[in-house]
Amino acid sequence: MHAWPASEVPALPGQGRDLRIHDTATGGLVTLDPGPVARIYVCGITPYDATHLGHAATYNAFDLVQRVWLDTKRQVHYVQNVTDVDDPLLERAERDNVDWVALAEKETALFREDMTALRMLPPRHYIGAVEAIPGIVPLVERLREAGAAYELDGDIYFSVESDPHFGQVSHLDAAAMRLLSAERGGDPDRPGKKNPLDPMLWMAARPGEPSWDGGSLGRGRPGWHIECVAIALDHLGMGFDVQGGGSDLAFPHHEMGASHAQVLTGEFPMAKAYVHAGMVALHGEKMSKSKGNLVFVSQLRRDGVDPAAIRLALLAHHYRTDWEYTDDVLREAVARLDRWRAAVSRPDGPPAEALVEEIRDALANDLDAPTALAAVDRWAAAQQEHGGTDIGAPGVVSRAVDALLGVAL
Ligand code: 5CA
Ligand code: ZN
Repeated sequence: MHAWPASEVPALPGQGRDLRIHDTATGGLVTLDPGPVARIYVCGITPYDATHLGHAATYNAFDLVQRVWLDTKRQVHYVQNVTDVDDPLLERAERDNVDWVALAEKETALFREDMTALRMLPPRHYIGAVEAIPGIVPLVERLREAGAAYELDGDIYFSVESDPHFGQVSHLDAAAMRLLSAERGGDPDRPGKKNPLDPMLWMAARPGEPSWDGGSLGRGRPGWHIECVAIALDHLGMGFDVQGGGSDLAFPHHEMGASHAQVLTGEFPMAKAYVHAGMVALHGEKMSKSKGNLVFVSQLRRDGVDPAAIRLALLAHHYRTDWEYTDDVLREAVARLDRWRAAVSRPDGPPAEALVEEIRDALANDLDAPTALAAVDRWAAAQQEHGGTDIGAPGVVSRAVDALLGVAL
């Protein structure tokens, strides 16, 4: 699949910082030390009801990760998937009486437009589940040959007990895992499974549903976790730097994916950090497709909201906190954008070097965007109050805000 166009990332004077970030697996902050090419996999959308502000907030967090790395003069190898075949997508297509392929294409196109407008850097590889099927089949075959997978009425399941490290991403107990598995695409109550938590690797063809040739697996379609693992291993290999997504993906998705990859390769861990963004809520509940309490990026854009203001609304919250979207959040972001734009439209201002360092320090410290915004606020307020004598400082600020925060002033 093609991704979306990249916006320019201006180079900044001075030295970038190594990123310290919260890792769900170890439960603490880790300082990442990627090679000259940092490797990141971020779980992409299931293409319906895209792009809501919860999606946008999660992709904003991982966009910041890349911007911190780019500032250290590293290259970034970023991979993202599109879950363009899965139960929820098929169910939505059936509910709305539309073709599931057309629905996926339309929503993916809208997502690309929204990501472009928000200045999110595109992945180098943007891969759909359907196009990944030829790579998924041999992985499932290998898992079966290794005794890590078994068949149940034609479906093939992964045996979580085959991975000695299973549980080391989320650290949940069995009861909590069982509950979340039932909520998030698993089938813990299906009779005949070796362990209720075992996730499906390959689902045998069902009447009226799309299916593909699975070689020795028979016709069917891939499970959710193996999809991301196949794409990540193909394009990044083991031991990549960051596996990213919203906190609702820690279990089962990232737990199961790590186990698949670890059993397949015999290496541990799959990723050096498992990074999870908090959930955005609306009207007191997590914004979710199933509840329908969604605010769409495209609707805000249609209402005339500047995408830079949408981005500032996201940046005003630390990526790891759960937060609630309200009209006030947007109003404050619009006002902040106005203040910043007024400040950088002047030819001179207070010195900007210290501000650039403050933004760098804040982001390198577990992506503390709110602290970075507060630093820019102070610079803009000082400029408004006292003017400033540094010719060119507004240009430096404008480039730093663009390069590090993805906001075009
Ligand atoms: N296709 C899978 C990942 S392989 C999937 O979870 N798709 S999704 O469309 O449901 O979500 C896409 C991303 O947005 C995921 O990282 C998910 O954790 C995140 N996300 C979904 N809802 C919210 C929310 N309310 N707040 C923050 N992030 C969210
Ligand atoms: Zn995924």
